[in-house]
Amino acid sequence: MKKLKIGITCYPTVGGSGVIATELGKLLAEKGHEIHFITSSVPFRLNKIYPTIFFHEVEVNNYSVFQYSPYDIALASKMAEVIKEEQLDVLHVHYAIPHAVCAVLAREMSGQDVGIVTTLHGTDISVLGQDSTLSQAIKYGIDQSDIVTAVSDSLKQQTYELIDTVKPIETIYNFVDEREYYPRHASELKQQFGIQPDEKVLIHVSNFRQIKNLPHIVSAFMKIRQQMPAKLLLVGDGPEKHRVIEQVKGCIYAKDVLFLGKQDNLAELYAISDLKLLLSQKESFGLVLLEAMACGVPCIGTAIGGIPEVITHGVDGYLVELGDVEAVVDYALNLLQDADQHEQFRVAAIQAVNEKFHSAKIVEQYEQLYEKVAAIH
Ligand code: GMT
Repeated sequence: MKKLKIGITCYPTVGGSGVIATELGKLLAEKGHEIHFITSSVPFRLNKIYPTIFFHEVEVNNYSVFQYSPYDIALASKMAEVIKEEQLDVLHVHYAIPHAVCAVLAREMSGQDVGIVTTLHGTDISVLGQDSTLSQAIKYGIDQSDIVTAVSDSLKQQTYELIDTVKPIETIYNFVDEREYYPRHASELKQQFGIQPDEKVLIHVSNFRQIKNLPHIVSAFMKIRQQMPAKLLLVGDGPEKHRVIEQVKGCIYAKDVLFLGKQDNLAELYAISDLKLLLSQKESFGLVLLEAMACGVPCIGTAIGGIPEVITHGVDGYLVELGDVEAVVDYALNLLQDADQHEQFRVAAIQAVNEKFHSAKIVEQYEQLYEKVAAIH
């Protein structure tokens, strides 16, 4: 395949869309493509030097005349500069707003015929798509992109329901770097956290926003804890954290909930975990599910958005209706009290990641799109 010059724009701080964009850039660079990240800071997963990955910082000046800093204009200008100077073949933007619109403006400004690929990640449609001040701009970004992808069939469907577009949208699932997320032993870590060998470990990882539905995680755990020795690891930080802390404080098993804050080496935490819970109200995919499954941790998730495309009910995890805490408890006890079944689910979870979501397969799907778009420009 022809080696391409690919620009990538994403939100570089914590968040699934930034993780996917950065991991994709790294894997593309390893395959010989030249990657140009155009972002406001170095993407947090870009943690080592790659000779063919370049970073172009978007700087926003704060002139007193501006009530709001013009980040979008600064981004479009930087994109236009990089398109021209580096002679990019493709600009791949993650998250529709403002990135897709900025890419279209940048193409105009640069006067170059660069291909634009936009990947929709979730809240750019499920939340922003419902906002009448933004939906026209989202539609414009989608319609003017050469190729649009969504991270699940569910998100693709939701895009057609919320945005008035007929643009073909291709589903390309998320992936994990299997060199980082794999099953490992970490019994010492369990000991360091003061977790007894007979205690089961449940884990939830998120940005603690309302849509992640933390109150149901805590309620389900407390009911599970009544039946068996267990600990709940709550990993992450966000606006709902103080409310969760208050909820936990009022519970009889408060000491069995460990708030770990933001953590980098999630694979080590999954190594001591027996079950993952993700009971979101909205979730286009649930990258954290895939990370857990790759490490051999079965998951229970709500049958919402793209989660049913990641968890196969009764095979590698369980799906529950939103709000059905009792079902979460029943399924969790089933799995945690039956070592054979847990092992079957563990193996099936790893197999699903390797077959349906393997990084090599997903990166190839993106490469095919780049090739297609580069050929017509
Ligand atoms: O989960 C979040 O709230 C962060 C959000 C983001 O914009 O990074 O994640 C979205 O993109 C991820 C990567 O494609 C998906 O795995 C998440 O499911 C999606 N979040 C939502 O749809 C709420």
